[in-house]
Amino acid sequence: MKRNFAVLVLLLLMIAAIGGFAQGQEKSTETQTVTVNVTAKGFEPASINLKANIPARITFLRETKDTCATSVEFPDYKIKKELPLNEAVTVEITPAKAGSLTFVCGMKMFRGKIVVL
Ligand SMILES: [Cu+2]
Repeated sequence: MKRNFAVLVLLLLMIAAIGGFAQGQEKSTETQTVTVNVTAKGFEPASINLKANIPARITFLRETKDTCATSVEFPDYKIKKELPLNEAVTVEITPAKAGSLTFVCGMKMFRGKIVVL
């Protein structure tokens, strides 16, 4: 009787370990990526969709001198990055919950929206 119980506990521990391993692996490999161009019109696209709880890599590429968006800010994450001309700059965030977030240029004239699903 005591031995059966020990076997059962061991079995449950093994199942938990395998489950934990599979979950950990899935989390570390999944990433979502999106590219936003910075043009004379502002951020293009101005609205992007991301999934909650999955690390996101948002790459900004400023293609013109004719814009005031020489930097980008994510107020919700207190992130600010310079956007040198023709240089890809990646911002990494993991949206925690569904809803909407914004990013703005340094002077807050251009805005972009992130819809978290
Ligand atoms: Cu601006």
